[in-house]
Amino acid sequence: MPYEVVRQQLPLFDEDGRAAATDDEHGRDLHYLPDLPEEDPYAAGHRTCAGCGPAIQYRWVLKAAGQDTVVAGPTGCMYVANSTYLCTPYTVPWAHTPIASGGSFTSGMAAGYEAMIRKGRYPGPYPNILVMAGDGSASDIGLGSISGALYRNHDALFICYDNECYANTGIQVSPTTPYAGMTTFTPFGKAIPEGKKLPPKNLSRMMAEGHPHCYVATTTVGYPVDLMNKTRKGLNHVGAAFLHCYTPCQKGWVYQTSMTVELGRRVVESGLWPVWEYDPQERTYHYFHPPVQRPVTDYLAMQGRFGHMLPEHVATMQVGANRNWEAIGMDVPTELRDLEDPARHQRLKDEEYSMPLNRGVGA
Ligand SMILES: Cc1ncc(C[n+]2csc(CCOP(=O)(O)OP(=O)(O)O)c2C)c(N)n1
Ligand code: SF4
Ligand SMILES: [Mg+2]
Repeated sequence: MPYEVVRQQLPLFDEDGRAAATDDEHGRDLHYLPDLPEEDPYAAGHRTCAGCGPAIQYRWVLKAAGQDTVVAGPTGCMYVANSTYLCTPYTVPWAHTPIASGGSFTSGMAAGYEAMIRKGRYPGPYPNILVMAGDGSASDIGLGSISGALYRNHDALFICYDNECYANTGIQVSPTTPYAGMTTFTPFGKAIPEGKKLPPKNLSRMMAEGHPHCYVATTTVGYPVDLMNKTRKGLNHVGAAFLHCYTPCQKGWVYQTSMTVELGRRVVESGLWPVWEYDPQERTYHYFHPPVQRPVTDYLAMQGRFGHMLPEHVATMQVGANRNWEAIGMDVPTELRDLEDPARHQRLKDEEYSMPLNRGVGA
């Protein structure tokens, strides 16, 4: 007689919370935090860089998941910087996996817990099982293993923390590095003045379109409540779920340390990172429409990795952002449409700002 597998249901956080007291003129309430759990399964004392976006994501995700959680982490900054000399900041069970095996390892954990509970060898309930893989792992080296796990529908949450580069090995280009993003493998120069020529791989859309039975969502560290609630929804979903989170890399992107969360908002407000949820029951996408729409320069000018961009490169970026606005059902204001013209940036450059000289706010 098999034992029943009892699953946890985590309540969602109230998105009003403290926001009620901190309204701002742009209506950016979503950024403020409600009262959160005291527990921190990702405790202080790790060795990531100051302002590290992935570390912020790890902390929010594990706060949302709580103590009854097991975590896997494929090779990357969040393995190396978090587990030096046999020390880790985790107060929950954690395992490192090879960079290509985050998906297969996590499937094994999920299948193992199910089997042990059914046989009465683990008292349960079924724990929150999650893996947090970098973009190099999730969108490139380990993509096949994560896609396989999603397709087989193992009951686990697969997260890509996206710092848009292979950070740990020296800020090399990855498939999710944005167009014109400078990395050590995409330096700008006379032959290739934009640095990276290709647009980023659309990993989250691939995951939603390719695995239509899975809960899939995008988020950023600029929206902590959204990130934590999507973590809980992904864990509550019975079956496989995938979360794609934008996480700035202070070292690789060259920006002022305190700007990590602000970047997480501006990337959305400039149309470069659509925030959405895919509902596998309805087979529909639900889009977040930010209350502010900015030109991409408001985002690019904060980061040294874009400091070499010429007017035509900025215009190309604005074209991509405008298509994103259309894709999520928002109007493109005339001001942003005009910025698809490189000449417009040339004039702006001469009169108002200079991208080539701007090495990022405070960087
Ligand atoms: C098969 C394999 N190839 C290459 C490496 C070297 N390597 C270790 S960490 C890393 C970077 C991983 O990048 P990402 O997954 O984006 O995580 P990040 O370092 O950015 O946090 C690489 C390439 C490896 N460990 N295994
Ligand atoms: S290099 Fe980037 S991702 Fe790695 S620890 Fe530093 S800020 Fe974080
Ligand atoms: Mg990375």
